[in-house]
Amino acid sequence: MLTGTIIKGIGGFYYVQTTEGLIECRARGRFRKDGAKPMIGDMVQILQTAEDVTKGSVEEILPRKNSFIRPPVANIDQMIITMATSNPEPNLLLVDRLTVEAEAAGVKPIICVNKLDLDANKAEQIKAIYEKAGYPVLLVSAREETGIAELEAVLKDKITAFAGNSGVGKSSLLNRLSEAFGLETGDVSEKTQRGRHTTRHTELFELPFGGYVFDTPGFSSYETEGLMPEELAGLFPEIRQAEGGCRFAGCAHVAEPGCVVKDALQAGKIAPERYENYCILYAEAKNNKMW
Ligand SMILES: Nc1nc2c(ncn2[C@@H]2O[C@H](COP(=O)(O)OP(=O)(O)OP(=O)(O)O)[C@@H](O)[C@H]2O)c(=O)[nH]1
Ligand SMILES: [Mg+2]
Ligand SMILES: [Zn+2]
Repeated sequence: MLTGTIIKGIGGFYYVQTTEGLIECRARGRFRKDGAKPMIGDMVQILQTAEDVTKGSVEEILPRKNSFIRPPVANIDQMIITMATSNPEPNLLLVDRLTVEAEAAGVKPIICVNKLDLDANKAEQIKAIYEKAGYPVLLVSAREETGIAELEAVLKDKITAFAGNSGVGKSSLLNRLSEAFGLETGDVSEKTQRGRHTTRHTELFELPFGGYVFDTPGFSSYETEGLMPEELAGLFPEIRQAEGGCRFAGCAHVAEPGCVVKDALQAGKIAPERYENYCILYAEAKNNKMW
């Protein structure tokens, strides 16, 4: 048996990267019955066919660290949440939905501000917001090739998902990491007209310096729909850190008096932009729970 990572799935075949190269595999029928379908990112054990060692079958899925439903991927080490300084304008609520989603799955969020060439001041402002949350922040420009070495250092030997709005430059950044990727990129105005992402399928790409990356139109809110409002504070590291000592037990840190999270906000330890989005997401989660 050979162990490898599923890097893509096409037409019922799984492509498994192993020390002996890429092997085209069918999944054994029992996976369908178990409801445990192999996912991209899965570590699997495969058997090569006797006649042709480039073909085989997936025999066993090794235990997953984490998994997502949309996109269907497993074993993500970190999520690079990407935005642009402008064109499109940064949408911090979307960014914070993604940080929450990553936190909920136990995946490390990393903030990446692209298009540094368009607005360096905006980039610094965003950096200040997310550094208060304790997240690493990368300032990059795919166009001018700034910050690419720092990005590579973060990606090395990890499985990383690039998430973020259409047009922020995820595919452009990936193309800077390896000549071989040759991913399709698209003009922001054309994207808005078509109302969809240029990138539409999920595939793990092996980095020339070790590790895997994949590009995704963004994780759907599917994963956080079931979130309980009281779980949310724990998914904002800076709020989690400030917690403990509010006047009311079970304080939601929204409108209650004697709230230590509000104190931390006043003291500048929590960025107002993040706190505001916490309140929005809290109200949403509360609403979902009622329905
Ligand atoms: N000025 C500037 N433009 C950039 C930069 N990076 C990417 N772009 C442009 O932004 C547009 C969108 O880039 P893409 O890489 O297609 O964006 P994406 O995030 O992959 O978008 P989807 O696949 O639709 O989700 C393209 O026209 C790129 O040339 C940058 O650093 N600076
Ligand atoms: Mg893309
Ligand atoms: Zn409180």
